[in-house]
Amino acid sequence: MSFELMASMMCANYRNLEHEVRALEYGGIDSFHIDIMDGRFVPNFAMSLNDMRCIRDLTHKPLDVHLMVEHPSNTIDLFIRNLRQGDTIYIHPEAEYHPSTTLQKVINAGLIPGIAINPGTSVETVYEMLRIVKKVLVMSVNPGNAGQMFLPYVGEKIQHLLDLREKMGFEVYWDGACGADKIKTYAPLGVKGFVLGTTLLFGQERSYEETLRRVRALQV
Ligand code: S6P
Ligand code: MG
Repeated sequence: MSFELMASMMCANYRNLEHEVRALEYGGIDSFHIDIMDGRFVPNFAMSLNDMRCIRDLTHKPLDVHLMVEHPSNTIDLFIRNLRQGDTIYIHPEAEYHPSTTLQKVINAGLIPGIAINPGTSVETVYEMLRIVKKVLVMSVNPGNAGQMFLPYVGEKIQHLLDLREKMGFEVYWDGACGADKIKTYAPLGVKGFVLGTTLLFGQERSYEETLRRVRALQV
């Protein structure tokens, strides 16, 4: 069973970001998850454009850019022009008047289009967008902060999305409070990737290499 592991870089140690990137690459991370915030759509700032560019210049691995900003259509060009083929941009449909127009810009730029959906957003409200995105990032916490409690009611939504993914041509990804138990349960069901933050990867006693090796072997 293969699944992807993404490092939530808002949880990294910014005193030595280059070392963090190298250590995660050495451990075999699949991509770098970049949480961009505007202090309006979510009550935090976390990362911004320059942080993303800095990490981009430190690695050849894909970037997984999660835009938690109001009306991403206003600024999406800044992100598009600073990314490479193989990178992903997720927008929140909850934050946009015409999300499929914004997603079309991502598609036209040759990047991978995704939507990130809040715990309170139902599949039905984003159903038509499932036809054009390649990835659905399911938030299992309300966006804005790392280290929050898992919201168990998202489990049913994940199952619903897994039932639709083949027919509609997208993959399901997990973001928020992702622990070993979640990967053990949901990777076999078909969840394609997991964003790892403080719950499993950062601020732990194990090295990134050891954690990632154990997670891949489902031995955590
Ligand atoms: C939250 C953000 C996430 C978190 C990540 C943290 O707004 O989108 O990507 O950074 O989920 O993980 P954890 O294990 O600390 O909840
Ligand atoms: Mg995120």
